[in-house]
Amino acid sequence: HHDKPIINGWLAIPSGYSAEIVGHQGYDAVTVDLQHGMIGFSDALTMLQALSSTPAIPLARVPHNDPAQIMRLLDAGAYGIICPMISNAEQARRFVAACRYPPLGNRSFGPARGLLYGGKDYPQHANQQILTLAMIETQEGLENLEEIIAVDGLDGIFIGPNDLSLVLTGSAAAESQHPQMLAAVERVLTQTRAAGKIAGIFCTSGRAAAERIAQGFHFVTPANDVMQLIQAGREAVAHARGE
Ligand code: 3PY
Ligand code: MG
Repeated sequence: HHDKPIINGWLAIPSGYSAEIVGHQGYDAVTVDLQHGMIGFSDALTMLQALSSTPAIPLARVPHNDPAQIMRLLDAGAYGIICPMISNAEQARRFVAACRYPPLGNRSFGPARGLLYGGKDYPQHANQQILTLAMIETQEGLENLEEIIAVDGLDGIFIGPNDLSLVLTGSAAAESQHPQMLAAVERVLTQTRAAGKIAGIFCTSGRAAAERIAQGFHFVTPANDVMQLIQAGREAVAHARGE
């Protein structure tokens, strides 16, 4: 299932309208970011509704590994969860269990928008279809990489390069060329691919995302809405001034 790379949009602005716009730009999936985005649950609900009017698969990043919040976002129609700061297998198991109905996990039953967006057969397919990506972005997570990747039902890894470079090199830089960062990213990529799971990473631009795909990543995020707004706005002003 990972031959064709997944281009994943990223939403930090709490708006159904901008979610709808982004969802129509050709992304395979779009993530509503409740960790660093300015987004609460009611915003996320509206944004997931907006995304379901577009071809993009709606995903959510939770602020932390909290089963209650994961359950609510899945009920609100997220078709996958990206969970930050996974540092060991136990945390990864807890995360995956929150995304799966019994007997595979402990997600409580009340699919709500899952039924509206996914259809009446949502309960029969949710366990297979809900994507679970654990973020590797801590020193401990890197050290426990193999046991995290091996967790049953975990679909893949999503590298948080800002946090990872912060702990490895002392400064947050998503495209860091620091040797320790290059080695860490390569190790996560190699181990994840070897396990037959999805290797994902956050990037700061479309060009950077293309390089990550060439490197072997299956799932890339070519910057978020805020970064794109800043870039496009700066460029427009500079062009208008003839710079
Ligand atoms: C990171 O780079 O640390 C992230 O979490 C990407 O959003
Ligand atoms: Mg992070």
